[in-house]
Amino acid sequence: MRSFVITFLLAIGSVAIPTPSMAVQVDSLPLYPVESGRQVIAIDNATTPTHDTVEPLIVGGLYSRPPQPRALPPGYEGYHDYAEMVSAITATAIDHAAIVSVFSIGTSYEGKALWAAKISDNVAADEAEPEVVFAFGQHAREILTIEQALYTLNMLTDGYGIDSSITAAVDNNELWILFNLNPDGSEYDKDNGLVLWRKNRQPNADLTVGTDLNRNWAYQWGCCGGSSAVPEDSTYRGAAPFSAPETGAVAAFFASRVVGGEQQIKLFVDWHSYGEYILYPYGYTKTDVPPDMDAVDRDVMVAMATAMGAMNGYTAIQASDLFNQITDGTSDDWAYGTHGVISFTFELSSAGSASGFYPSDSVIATETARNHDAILYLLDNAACPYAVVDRSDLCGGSPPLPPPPPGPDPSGAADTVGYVDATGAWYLLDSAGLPIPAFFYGNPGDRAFTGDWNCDGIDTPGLHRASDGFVYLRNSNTQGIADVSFFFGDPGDVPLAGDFDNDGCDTVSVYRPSIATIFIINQLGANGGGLGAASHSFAFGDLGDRPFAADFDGDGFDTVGIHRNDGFVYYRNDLLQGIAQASFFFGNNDDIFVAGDWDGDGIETPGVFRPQDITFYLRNSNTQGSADEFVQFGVSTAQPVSGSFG
Ligand code: 0X9
Ligand code: CA
Ligand code: CA
Ligand code: ZN
Repeated sequence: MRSFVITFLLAIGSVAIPTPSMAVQVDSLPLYPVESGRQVIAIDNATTPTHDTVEPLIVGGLYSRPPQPRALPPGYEGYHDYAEMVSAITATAIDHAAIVSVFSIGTSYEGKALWAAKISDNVAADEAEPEVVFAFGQHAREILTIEQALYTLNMLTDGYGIDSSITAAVDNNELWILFNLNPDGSEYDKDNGLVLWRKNRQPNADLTVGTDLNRNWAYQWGCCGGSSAVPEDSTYRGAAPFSAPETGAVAAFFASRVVGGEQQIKLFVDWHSYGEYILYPYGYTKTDVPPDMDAVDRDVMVAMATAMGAMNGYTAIQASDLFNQITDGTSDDWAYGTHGVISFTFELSSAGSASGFYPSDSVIATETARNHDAILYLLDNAACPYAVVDRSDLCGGSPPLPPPPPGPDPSGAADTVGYVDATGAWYLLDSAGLPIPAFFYGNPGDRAFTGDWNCDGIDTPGLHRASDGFVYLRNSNTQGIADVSFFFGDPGDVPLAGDFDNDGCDTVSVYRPSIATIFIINQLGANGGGLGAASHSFAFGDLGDRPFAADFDGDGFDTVGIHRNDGFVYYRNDLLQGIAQASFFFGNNDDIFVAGDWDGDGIETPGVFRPQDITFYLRNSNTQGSADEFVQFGVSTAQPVSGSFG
């Protein structure tokens, strides 16, 4: 046995293991260089940036080289461009870490993070508190809305613990701020010198650019003459509902806030400019209370809009009464029509602006502070909006969240799913299926996986970084630097995390696709050095197969299976070469495979993440058949993961 081990050590070592001097270049995981505009919290200032945001460059047709980044013009220095917005959010999040957590809900067409913050007491916990969503910046030229987002963040954090009404609003609610839903449009508008750009920057089939995000939402999309089907128009609705990644990301976020079958979000405000209006649904019809609206909901929206209008001086009207114009596929219609969430659109002031969209920066402070009372009014009434029309009886007595699950399942906790988005943000579900606070780990392009590296029963992140050939492992599901890192295999090798010796700890084995061979490694690599020793190796599968490790028979030992392009799963229950012991069909070619113990019976079974509908399909046995469970969670670019995340 011993010589066997040494043989394989040499086999890997002679080919793949770098000299120690190569390995010591990186001793901790670089996270989110400030320069990239992706950093949330400075973790490790000893490391150097490893990537920059790359702007697409398309030459020919109607596309042209994008202009050089340009600063905001004189009179607008007080505004925040994208990078400045990220810095401002970052600074506030660091100053007020107890009540602010920052994360991204996805990425724009050009790949910029769609930054979001949660503000609440005990911010890391998903408490049974009413949730409120404020969204900003759907329309690029509406630059004052970004300042309104930052004002809201600063008002609630700077006033916390000082102003009793702000403290109560933060303590009693969970507020989600979506800072800028159209960062590509914002930067394009700025870089061209504030040219009234409205849409996103997604190319259309006819070589024009841009979808009007506020006509792209999947409720009565394009129904009623309130949007354009012509790509070059400023109100172009897009090729399909949620064809824009920016609106799709918000839809996925709303879906993720359905907990225990109940939408946690009680109020939604979409902030625009200009005109000093508070609009309420619907925009797609002029009917006040159509069949898809509850009459009491209508009364609540009218009463709340009117009350807030008295505070900020804006005019409260139904959206379709604005200029007597139908609008379809808008965010507020969708939030109410699809999720039943009481929704408003605020149109900020145009004071101090010739065009209406670009007020001088001298009015930012007064025009954003003008909404101080309306913001608190929304938070005060989120717990029971029906109370504003004396119908608190409709709020019911049942708690908004299901009770915590009963004690540990004797057969072991069930696995759940999670994903890593294109920015390197990790979104995991806990054993009760509730979101664990999102955190950043790694860089775009890293391959993500999970395992229990320190044998505490909790699966945590692992990364394989192709650019430096290292594996980076972390021991908790929070932001921070890697706990273990080591040089890994050959270029092209695939990490395979699992507990192959049933010692309760996962290690990272090597799958080498070029020879369809698995190298089993039962110890972690040395920090900063090379891989642990291979105990043996064997061939399994074929070129193009996707390997995974799982405990298919519940004996505590992980073994290896493959998911083949034709949708078949093949696996063996021992770590020996030989033909598959079982095979069955599950999932499609485009699905991404994840295995886990979804029902807590100790046996790991298949799952797939389907990017087209951002849904996990999970099966509870290693047999052919349809999914037993669906979890709508993720983004189309997600790298899915599975495990027991705490
Ligand atoms: O057209 C829009 O999207 C909004 N006006 S803006 O100048 N900010 O572009 C008005 C939308 C009105 N309709 C709904 N809120 N439903
Ligand atoms: Ca809270
Ligand atoms: Ca909650
Ligand atoms: Zn707008």
